[in-house]
Amino acid sequence: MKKLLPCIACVLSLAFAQCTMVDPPRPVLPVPTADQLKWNEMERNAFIHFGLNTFTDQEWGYGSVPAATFNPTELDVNQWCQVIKEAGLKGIILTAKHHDGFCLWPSEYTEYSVKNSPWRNGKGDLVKELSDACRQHGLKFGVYLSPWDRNSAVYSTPEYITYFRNQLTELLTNYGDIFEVWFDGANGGTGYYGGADEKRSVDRKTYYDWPTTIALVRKLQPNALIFSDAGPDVRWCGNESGVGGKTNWSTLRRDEAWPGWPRYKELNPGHEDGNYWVPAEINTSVRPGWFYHKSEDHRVKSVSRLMDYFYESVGRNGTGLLNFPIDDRGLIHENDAANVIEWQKTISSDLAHNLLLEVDAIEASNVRGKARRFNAQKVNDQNAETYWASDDGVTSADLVFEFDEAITFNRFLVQEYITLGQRVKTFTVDILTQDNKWKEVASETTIGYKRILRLPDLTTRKIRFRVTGAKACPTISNVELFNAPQLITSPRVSRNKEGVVTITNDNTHLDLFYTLDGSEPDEASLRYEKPFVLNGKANVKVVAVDAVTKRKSDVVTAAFDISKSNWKVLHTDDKRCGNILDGNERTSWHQQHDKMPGDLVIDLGESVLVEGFRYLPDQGHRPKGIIFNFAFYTSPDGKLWSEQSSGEFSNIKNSPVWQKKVFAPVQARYIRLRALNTVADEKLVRYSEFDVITK
Ligand code: FUL
Repeated sequence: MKKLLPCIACVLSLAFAQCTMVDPPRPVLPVPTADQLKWNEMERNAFIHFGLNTFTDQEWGYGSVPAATFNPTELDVNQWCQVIKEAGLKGIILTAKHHDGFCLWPSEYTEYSVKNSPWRNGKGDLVKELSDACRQHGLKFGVYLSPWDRNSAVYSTPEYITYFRNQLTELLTNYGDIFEVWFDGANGGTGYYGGADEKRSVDRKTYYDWPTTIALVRKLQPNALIFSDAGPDVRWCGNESGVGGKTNWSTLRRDEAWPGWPRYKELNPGHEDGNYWVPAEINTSVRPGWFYHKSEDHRVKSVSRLMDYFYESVGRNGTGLLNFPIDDRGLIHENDAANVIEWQKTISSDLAHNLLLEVDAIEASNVRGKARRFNAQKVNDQNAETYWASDDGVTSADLVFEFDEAITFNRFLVQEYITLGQRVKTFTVDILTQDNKWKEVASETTIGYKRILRLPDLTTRKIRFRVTGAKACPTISNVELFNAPQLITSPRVSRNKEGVVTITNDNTHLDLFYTLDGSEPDEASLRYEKPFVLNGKANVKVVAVDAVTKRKSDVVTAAFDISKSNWKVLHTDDKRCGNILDGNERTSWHQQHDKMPGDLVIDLGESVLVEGFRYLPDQGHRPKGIIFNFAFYTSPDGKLWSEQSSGEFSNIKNSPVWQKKVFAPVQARYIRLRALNTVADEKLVRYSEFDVITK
């Protein structure tokens, strides 16, 4: 025994020496800066869209509306900050200037600002109010300054670039620390331009001389991250619906891109061989539009939709940026506030209890140099600075988590130690079945800062996480398992051309109740058993209820206009034209034209009092034939036509949601929607749905 003792000491000291000698893996370049790392850790931020559009019911102002139109009477930035904090968001980015050129601060370089509005008697400065409030509430503050300015007389000349930089200097000098500067890619087109009222095109790649502007931001706010399609620090995710790529590399061949880059679809997955670290920001609005529209008060994203957004942004290696359209009072509308606060509660309850904290053993197939500092337990030590790593050259390796008693889980969360770069290309999650066989339950691509998988309820004693491909040895800092409660998903309501109303829900175990008289539905209302016929104008309100827990979904309202059963799409023999009247947003129909404009002509079957129309563009993955400039006509007889409305569907390319146009009521039997052009200048127009608004 005595003889053994020195031997054990010797083994121990040898082991210790060995541990200290094992080097950490070399970084896989590029790697994030300290500010980019902090930005990833913020996970979710708020966007604010507010300005003249709020008062004119528009998405893109033309730049001609008088500054005096800006008149919020109850503006309260503390209310914004309280709601945003309660929703779990960490920073706020404000549209200091949108495309209409109107400034929410009293810029000394233009008269088109709050100083010429009745708000605070022209003495107000919203950038100051909000940046001060953010500091008080412990939120970070950022600014959106639109490069496109439809008000400026000098837009498209070199003089404008000086004006733009002067405004940027004001914003980055007078309002304390800025965490993010947001440059939009939309620019160049028609506008007021100081009264010129014309189309001005710029070369998006060269006009702005971005390198000089970026250097200015670096000088004035060295810690601020710059967002645009192309970064340089944070990139757009290529859509405005809040969907990050399942494959999402935080790396990009940045030099190929610029704000307004036509190959923007590549921004969703990023570039596996990207030579710059430019992580994806996943932006979307809590309502269909970015600006407030009263007509969207009942179209606020439901909690279940917001949960999809959470898992498709933060859960896919992105930082979320959720927009709040401030209403015309100057407040976050109560419907928006209620849903986002409930959203935060739901995230907290989904991720409340990490089951891995009760694991009985964790084994790794390979540990770097067999060293303790890189062993499997590091993924479960609540320390973001430690990680499990394998030996160099080992790019397939696994961890097995073993429990004495079976557990049930449905969320799998994993994080890479991205300080050393994003490395994992592919991975799987397997469970051990009762007959002792491994069963693959997920096979996925990238991880990055954070990946959360939503899985069905899985019961097992052993879970295996397998890295099946990586750029270099994996470095995994964290794994967590949760058993999230069932979500009470919101129902969907549709009505087809024949007037048949169908109500569906992703969770088929929920009971569905509805009303037709405008009252709030509950378990005493009509129970939905099967599709039913409902013709004419109608409001259907539906709620889903869990019979056991009594938990309820949000109430969904579907407002239907006149019946389409006698409608006929004219000048076509193609039977598929019915797809645009079938109430199904996933089906579409297109018309090829020899030359544009292209018309959609419909016989409504009878004369009605029309006061507007609604158009839903193609909802496909790669949408085609989206109308940009339009004209809308009505006719009593299909021969004599009069124009009721014309203009643009602003921002439809990035946000292809329902477009609604209203006009003075007119008696009509025939309608014609004329596509003057499409966003991609095609000779094809594709429609997903079309509807009229009647009086
Ligand atoms: C877009 C803009 O054109 C929208 O109006 C909005 O500001 C959105 C965040 O970016 O490209």
